[in-house]
Order: sequence, then structure tokens, then C-alpha cells
Amino acid sequence: MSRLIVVSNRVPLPDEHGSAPAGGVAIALKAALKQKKGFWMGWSGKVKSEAAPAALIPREIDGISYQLVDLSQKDLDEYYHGFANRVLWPIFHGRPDLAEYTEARRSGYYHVNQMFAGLLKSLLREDDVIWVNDYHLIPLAEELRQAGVRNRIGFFLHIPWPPADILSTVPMYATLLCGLSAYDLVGFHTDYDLSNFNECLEREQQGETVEQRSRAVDENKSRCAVFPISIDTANFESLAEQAARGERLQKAYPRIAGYDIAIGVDRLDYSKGIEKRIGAFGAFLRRYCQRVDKTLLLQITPKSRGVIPAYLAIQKEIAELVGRVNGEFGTIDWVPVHYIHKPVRHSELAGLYRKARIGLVTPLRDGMNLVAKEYVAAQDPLDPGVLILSRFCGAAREMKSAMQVNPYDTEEMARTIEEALIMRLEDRIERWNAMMTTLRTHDVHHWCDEFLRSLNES
Ligand code: ADQ
Repeated sequence: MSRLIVVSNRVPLPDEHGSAPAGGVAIALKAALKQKKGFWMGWSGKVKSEAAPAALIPREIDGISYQLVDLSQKDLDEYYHGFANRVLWPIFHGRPDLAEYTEARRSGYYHVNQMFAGLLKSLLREDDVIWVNDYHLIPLAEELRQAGVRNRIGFFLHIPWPPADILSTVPMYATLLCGLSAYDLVGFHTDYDLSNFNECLEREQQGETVEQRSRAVDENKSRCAVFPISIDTANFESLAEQAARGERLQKAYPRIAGYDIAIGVDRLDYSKGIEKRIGAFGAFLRRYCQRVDKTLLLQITPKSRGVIPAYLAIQKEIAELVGRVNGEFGTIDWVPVHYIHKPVRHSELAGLYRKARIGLVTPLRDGMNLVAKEYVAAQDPLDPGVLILSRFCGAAREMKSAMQVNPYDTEEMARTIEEALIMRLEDRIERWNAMMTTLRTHDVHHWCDEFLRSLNES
């Protein structure tokens, strides 16, 4: 059996308290790695001195092998904080106004990809299958091919692929695009991403369609296809059940018991639409004043990418907005927006989702959005809450029975919150059942199996 080699920017190592990150993607990839042996390669999270040579650091944790790479501060600034998160992330999320392209960032990005390729090549066996994840590593296959690697290589993009007009605002976008043809398989979350990608290739006249969803670029045949990511549904369902009974939540809950809760859970990011959501919640309280003192928004938002100015700006904007809404509607013994600016364990999160009557998942743009799926999986089947979902995330293409909204339309969001609160039990159950049926059959293990099956057939 061929080994599986997973490559991503970060690897899901246990934190300093020994607990591993609980994300479903990591669970599925680790299960595949356990079965197929192989290893997971990525940045260790540590910074090395500029002069120290690039090296792989092997680690073995819970039966999984990791190969870790330390990066220098310059690499981090140019590759990670620079090209990946200040150029590709905003462009791929439709925000070219926030992109800050520089030659140094572009060259740092290619330098780290080249370094990863050199290190990885030294460990490869002939029949290893390589699965590269996300926008940090788009040129990795091209670098591996140039180094003589002929193994099967697949790439999965976890964020959206933008329309051609937006992508082409990146000065060297044609080179970036061309790099993807070195993969045997390129996977996206949705048909929309795939069609944007094909439009980019057509505009650049890169290759030709040889059969449905396959393009040949020079002598390489690179297949592209859609693999909507999901969560570990069964695991999340049981986490939510346990958490709802758990002592910790029971203790925390009396303080918010008796209120109708709308929950928002997102990394702090301008793509998640948090400020528009809080604004819409304020508009809801203004419009339906009978809900004042009875409804609250629980917004859980850990910090992320704090060194980037656009992230500091959105952090400040959200904090001010929370203050404004709480100032306008709060009373001595009631605060409408509970803003928690730190991570919460998945086991606790699952219980909070279950207690919330509304899941408010309203990104301005998102590849998939796993919070939407987690919220649904966590509900009580006999009394499920309602998912309010932005039309502009990958999840909206699958979860048709969510209440879909335009996150830019404050009044529509305010109205939809009220409609969700008064929705009859039978309607809630019907909508929930429709979403759960898909979530149970298309969980993250299905996503992982489908991608690997397709890669092996490429
Ligand atoms: P993200 O942008 O990180 O992922 P998302 O898909 O919502 O977004 O996943 C977030 C994960 O982090 C969820 O599992 C959630 O529970 C967890 N999380 C969020 N806030 C948390 C908090 N306060 N405490 C603890 N956990 C928290 C990227 C893309 C998405 C795509 C995923 C997977 O941007 O579009 O769905 O990858 O491909």
C-alpha cells in the first residue's frame, strides 16, 4: 500500500497542555495517515535564526509521524504574514482593496515553497501519494516536479477561488495559476469555485479541456473536481449531547438561562462579516423592541493574525460596535451582546450551539464554513434551533434548508432573526432533518476518502 504524505502550512500538534486541536479536518487526515502510514509535514510554529539551515524535525505523537520545519522571521514575514495572508487571502475572499503585494513577499513565498520541496523530496519513496493543503503551498507541486519528483500529487483549496477579474489583480497571477497544472488533482469546495478556476484558465489560454473537468496543460493532465468539506458529524453530535448534560455548562448556563440565544462563532477575520452581524442584531433589537431584555447574541471570536493591520482594524471596529449596541440597549442587569475574544474548547462549543435557538453564520465570503455544519449537528433532534446562513459561503450550496440571507442587508438579517424565533417546531424539525441527512452521509471522512480515491485514479 502506498504511503500518504500530507503537507500543510501548520500541522495540528497538541498544545502546551497536551490537548490536540479538535478540528474535524485534522481528525480525518490523521485517521487516513494512521491507516496509510506516511507522515504530515508543515511548519512547526517555531522561529529559527536566519543562519540556521532548513531541516526536518521528526516527531511521533499518538501513532502519527510528523516532519516539522522551523521558519526564519524573514520567511514568516514574507511568506506567511506577507504573500499568503496579505495578498492571497484578501484576493481569494474578494477584497483586492486589502491586498498588499510586494516583490519581497512574492519571492519569500516561492522561497519557502522551494525549501519545502527540497526537504520533502529527501524523504519520498517512489509510490508515495502527496496531498498538499491550501493557498500557502500552491507552487509546491511545481517545485517538486522541477526537482524530479514524479509521484501523484493532489491539492485541496480550503478557501474560495475568486472570479478571473479579481484574481488578475495579483501582478503575477498567471504564474500562480500555471503552478497548479503540476498537480494531478486540484480540489475545490464548490462548483462555483471550480467554474471561476476554469474561467481563469480559459482567459489565460492555459491548456484545453480534454474531458469533463480535466484540463491538459502542455504534457501534464491535471484534473479538477469538487469535494465539499464537512465535519465529523457523529462525533460532534455526541459531543453536543454530552456537553448539554455536562456540569461545566450547567454551571455556566444559569447566567444566560431564560434568554433566547443567537450564537456566532468565528475566527476574527474581515471575511466573516462579524461587524455586519452585530449591526444587524442591533437593528433587530431596535425594530422588535419586545425582544429587548429577552434575546442575546453570544459572539465567540478568538484573535487571529494579529500582526496584520487589517485584522487590528476589524478587531477595533468590532469592539466599538459591541460597545455601541450594549450601550444603546443594555440595562443594569442585561447585556445584549456577549463578546468572548478567546477560543473555547470544542466540547463546550458543542453544548453552547445546542443551547442557542439561532446559529448566526453570516460570512461575507467563505470557502465552506464548518461552524454552520457544527451548529446543525449539535442540535437537539426534538427541538432544533434555526441556522441563519449567508448566501456567500460554500455551505449555502449544500444547506438549502437553512434560512439564507444576504449579510450586507441589515434589515433582511434583522427580519430573519425574528422569523427564526417565531418558527414553528414542525418547520424547524423539517429544515433540520433535511440538513442532517446530508451531514450524516457526507461527513469529513467521506470528504477525505473521496479526495484520495480521486487522486489515486488521476
Ligand atoms: P476557517 O476560516 O478557520 O477555515 P471554518 O470553516 O468556520 O473557518 O472553521 C473554523 C473552525 O474553528 C471550526 O471547527 C470552529 O469550531 C473552530 N472555531 C472557530 N471559532 C472558535 C472558537 N472561538 N473557539 C474554538 N473553536 C473555534 C478555513 C476556510 C473555511 C473552510 C475551512 C475548512 O476559511 O471556509 O470551511 O478552512 O476547509
